Amino acid sequence: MERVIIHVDMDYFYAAIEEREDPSLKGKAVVVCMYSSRGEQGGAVSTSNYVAREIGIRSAMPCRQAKALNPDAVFLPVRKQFYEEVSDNVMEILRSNADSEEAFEKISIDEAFLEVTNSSCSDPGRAGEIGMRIKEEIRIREKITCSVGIGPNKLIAKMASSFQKPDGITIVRPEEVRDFLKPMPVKKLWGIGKVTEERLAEMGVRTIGDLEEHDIQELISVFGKNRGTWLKQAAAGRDETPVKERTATDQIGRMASLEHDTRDEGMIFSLLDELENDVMARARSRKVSFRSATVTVILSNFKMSTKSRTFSHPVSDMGSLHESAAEMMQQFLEETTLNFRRIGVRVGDLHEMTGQKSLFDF
Ligand code: DCP
Ligand code: MG
Ligand code: MG
Repeated sequence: MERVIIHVDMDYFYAAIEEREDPSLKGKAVVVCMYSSRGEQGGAVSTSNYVAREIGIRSAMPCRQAKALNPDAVFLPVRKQFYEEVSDNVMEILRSNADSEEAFEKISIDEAFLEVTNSSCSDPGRAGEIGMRIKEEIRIREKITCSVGIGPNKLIAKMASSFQKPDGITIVRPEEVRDFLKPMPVKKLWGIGKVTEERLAEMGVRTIGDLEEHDIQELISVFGKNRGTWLKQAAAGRDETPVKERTATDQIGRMASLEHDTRDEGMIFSLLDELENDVMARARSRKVSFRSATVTVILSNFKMSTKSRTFSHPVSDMGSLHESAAEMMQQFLEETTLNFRRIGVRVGDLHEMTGQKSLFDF
């Protein structure tokens, strides 16, 4: 079965969150700055919204230069921890749309791959519907936009998501891969930086199409066996690398919708049990213990809240998870009178279990 991979990248992520938090920023140039120890004089632009980009303000530019370009732009300091929280919520949405918990790979604070080969029945068009649903879910719950790329592998999906930005969706079917890549300058190929771009230019290679037609032996003689072979493969749009969670230090989580919006404790706690069982089964198969547990609740007004508990040491038993999750859920019920729409459980701060006797054995 041909793989179908989705890549999602949030639009002007840090600045979009700041816009969401302060609606008076809408329409203004917004620049989020990472200030150095020298205060506002030093520092570089983390990101800027699209209004600011129109006047040439870019990531990594010195903030002073950005200020010179537009003294009226709104300059805000980075609030990394806050963005991480929004990122966690977004990642939870993405993860819950992947074929399985393992078919998900976060690659930065604002982007991830998810494999949907099974749920789309290997049909890129159906993956497009999943992509639209994801955009809608993120827009409603987090009030920010993202761009989605769909392709037969990670390379193509990643390049497709940046094809139409912001708020775009681009589907590249297997038979369209060549035409999609061919006219692009080589620097657009994911994995090619400035140095490679310059060396290729010296060889007369400007577009990905040029690269695809270039003699592989020459590429190998210039770039070495691995890199040369990779360049040739990538230019043809071939990429076999799997979508895979990178580290065991990440998280294992499950989310699901209640049958209908409700505050019925029987319904809520039985779904919670089901999710806990699922999370535990996954932790077991990955042979990991965990030090934190998190419960997420989405209310009927789409507002999402989370609560977390940290254990004094890594645990791996159902009892610990169940007890803490149930307690957090009880608190949620006490805090609001709204109905619950969707709930989730996850464990984090994972630790590999190295063969010693664990609580699973009891
Ligand atoms: N970032 C940063 N410094 C950089 C690049 C990025 O601090 N040099 C941060 C700020 C971005 C976030 O990472 O908001 C995500 O990076 P992206 O490259 O995805 O850029 P944006 O999401 O801001 O914009 P785009 O709409 O182009 O994806
Ligand atoms: Mg982005
Ligand atoms: Mg990104």
